[in-house]
Amino acid sequence: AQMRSRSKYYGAVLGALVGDCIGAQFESGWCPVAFSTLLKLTDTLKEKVSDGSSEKWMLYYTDDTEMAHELGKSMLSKGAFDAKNVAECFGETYFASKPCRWYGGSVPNVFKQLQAVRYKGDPYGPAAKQFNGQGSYGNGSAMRVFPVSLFYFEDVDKVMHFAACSSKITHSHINAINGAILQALAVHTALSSSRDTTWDIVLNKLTKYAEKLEESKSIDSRVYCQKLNEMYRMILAKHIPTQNEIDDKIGTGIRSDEAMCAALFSFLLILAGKSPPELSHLSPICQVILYAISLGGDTDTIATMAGAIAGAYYGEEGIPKNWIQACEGNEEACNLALNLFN
Ligand code: F2R
Ligand code: MG
Ligand code: MG
Ligand code: MG
Repeated sequence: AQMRSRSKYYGAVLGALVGDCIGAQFESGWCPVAFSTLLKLTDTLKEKVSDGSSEKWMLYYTDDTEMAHELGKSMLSKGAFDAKNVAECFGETYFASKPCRWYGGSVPNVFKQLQAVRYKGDPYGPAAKQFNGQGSYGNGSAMRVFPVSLFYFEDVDKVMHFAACSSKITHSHINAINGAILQALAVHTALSSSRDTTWDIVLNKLTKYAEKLEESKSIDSRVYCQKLNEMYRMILAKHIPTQNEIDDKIGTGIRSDEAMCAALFSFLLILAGKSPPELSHLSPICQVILYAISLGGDTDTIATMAGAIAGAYYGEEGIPKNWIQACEGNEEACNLALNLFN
């Protein structure tokens, strides 16, 4: 296994931040975003940040980053994952948060119930009652899970276990729990991979995990196994997959299996060398983030997860300084990366 790398820790935290902040600029449209539109925005960042004419930062982060940072800071302050403390950090941060954070539609209901008993009740109780006991299958637990991979880097069983626990505070549907586990494993795999690790090695490893996670499920509901298999086919095909194929085989929506798989696919496609020509002048991590946003749908969330994986793989060097400086929360992100690394 790879030694822990400071650059990879910064890469994961900053990749996630940049993905959320840039992706959030396009979240309301829900339609594919042209590469030219994305490049126009990143060129603007370059000018504004370098001539100092802008505010200190220009792009707001959303719930994805807010919750990821709360999860990371809670584990650091308690020295371990502590469900009651995480529940309180999530809840109190939500009640103090700005409207621009755009939390999911139903998750505030969980925070209200947790707060009503001053976070002293079962931290998993309110989430288990969501949607008539089905639990939320939203992507909100996968989007914020990456700090678990950084904190528990030395022990992959703990990464899986605490990814599941962190999900169940707000998202108890099996597809949300498995989405959080697979996203945590994707970040962990990227963190522990050297640069000669190819896309098919990464995908094979995650497929084995998905088979284990879904072994008890009936064939037609093994959604992660199915989507990971579709990824092989699309990456091995001669052409760069079309938007229709991605919408059809993976999806880009609010469901954890859609957004999480779209994020992983964005990373693997670029790692496989199938860069869209419009992006090929950029560093691989920038390509991953902009490709993820171009898919449309839940753009901040797909891009933050893709950014965490790609940053953990490539390290921080490929993320332009002016992209980082344009994002609200970049100093906090650097502190978090450093503290998780130490
Ligand atoms: N843009 C957002 N959120 C939308 C803001 C909505 C607005 N506040 C409103 O009131 O309409 N971005 C952020 O939301 C996503 C993460 O959401 P999360 O944390 O998973 O939230 P939630 O509420 O648990 O689930 C989201 C919706 O999915 C549907 N849903 C989930 N489970 C369901 C189930 N078992 N049955 C039926 N529907 C289910 C519901 O519509 C939920 O509201 C990220 O994109 C983040 O960036
Ligand atoms: Mg968001
Ligand atoms: Mg779409
Ligand atoms: Mg989102």
